[in-house]
Amino acid sequence: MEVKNKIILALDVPSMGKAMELMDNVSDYLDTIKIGYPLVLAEGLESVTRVKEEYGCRVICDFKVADIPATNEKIADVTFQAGADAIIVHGFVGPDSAASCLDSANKQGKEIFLLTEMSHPGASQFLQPVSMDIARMGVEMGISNYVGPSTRLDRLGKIREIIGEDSFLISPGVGVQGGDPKDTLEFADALIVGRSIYLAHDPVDALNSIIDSIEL
Ligand code: NUP
Repeated sequence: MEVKNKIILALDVPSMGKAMELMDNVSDYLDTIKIGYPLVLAEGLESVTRVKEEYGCRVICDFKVADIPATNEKIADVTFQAGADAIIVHGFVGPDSAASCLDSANKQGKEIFLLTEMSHPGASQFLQPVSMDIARMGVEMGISNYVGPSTRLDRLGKIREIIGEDSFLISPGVGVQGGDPKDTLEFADALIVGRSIYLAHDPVDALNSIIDSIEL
């Protein structure tokens, strides 16, 4: 997978109108967009279909799928049918739950991203003790895409060691959560960035300054 400018926009805006306004400004610089609950709960899964149709970009649905296998499969199926190219799946629920999403993806020619350790402070309490095991589980299952934190680069580096150079690793937590874009890309293939772009007075300026900082 190649991500343009190594930046995935987290489109966590509350309406389709705001999503389109932002995308009109930044879509030339991006080819991969992450859509999660904020937009989909406000506007429906159709928001995924519309963003794909209007901008021709790759869409990763950040649904952090974490249910029993039978329910996970239904969630993945309906997400892919709406046009999503990939879905983010929690690993802590175990291999059977993740496998049902992987099967759904494989059947439809789509992809899953396995979420290992999360980027926020609270992840250190329950998730951190098992996050490397989650990465190892992903490797055993043959999963090739992962999500890991830009806020703890030592941990991100360990995740990279476990999943290997050929796996694809995307990393949220840059900017508002404290992570540094360039340092994160020592381990990650692409950054997930939300608020630093969509809350900026000038989102194109904000995006360009991140792109510049990566290239320095
Ligand atoms: O561990 C994670 N941390 C995280 O921030 C896993 C995620 N999927 N995210 C998402 O990345 C989060 O829900 C948001 O959509 C985006 C980061 O946004 P921001 O902190 O750049 O605004």
